[in-house]
Amino acid sequence: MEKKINTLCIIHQGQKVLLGMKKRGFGVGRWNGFGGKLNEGETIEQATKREIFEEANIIVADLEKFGMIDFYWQSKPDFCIQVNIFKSKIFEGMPVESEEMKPQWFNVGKIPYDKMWKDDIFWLPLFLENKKFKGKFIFDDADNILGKELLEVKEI
Ligand code: 8OG
Repeated sequence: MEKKINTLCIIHQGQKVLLGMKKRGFGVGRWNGFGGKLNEGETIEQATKREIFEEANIIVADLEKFGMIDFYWQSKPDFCIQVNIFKSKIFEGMPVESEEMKPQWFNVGKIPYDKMWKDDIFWLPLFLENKKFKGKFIFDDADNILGKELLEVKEI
């Protein structure tokens, strides 16, 4: 099994979340948090901080892990992306558009789920209620959900 470790960070301040429109690569055209792959020698937290700085030009001060989800595709049964999902409430700087992401604030009642990964509507409401979770999603090649497991947990 080839497992790729990936990171995702969503800034959540009261009734607002900061998302970014992915402008290129994997997940292009979807609103998402900020994140990506680990560089060699980096911890998951270090990679998360680096990615959000590269993608939105902000420095996060606090990172709390809220979720861990394994994503599988039916046509690639030996491949998995593990996404480690973090919340940050405090950051330095002003979000700025980068080559990869266009940041925008959303009210928690107006999350653009129809322009996001199809799994997000299942776990993001838990995240917004400060609940932690673990899960697994299986997609077809058009990124439709074929199977899912999602569990609320006390600690990740
Ligand atoms: O650097 P790269 O383009 O690989 O980053 C992909 C980003 O997308 C990374 O932050 C992890 C995130 N991501 C997935 N799958 C999913 C998903 O199903 N939902 C959400 N919200 N993010 C995902 O790789």
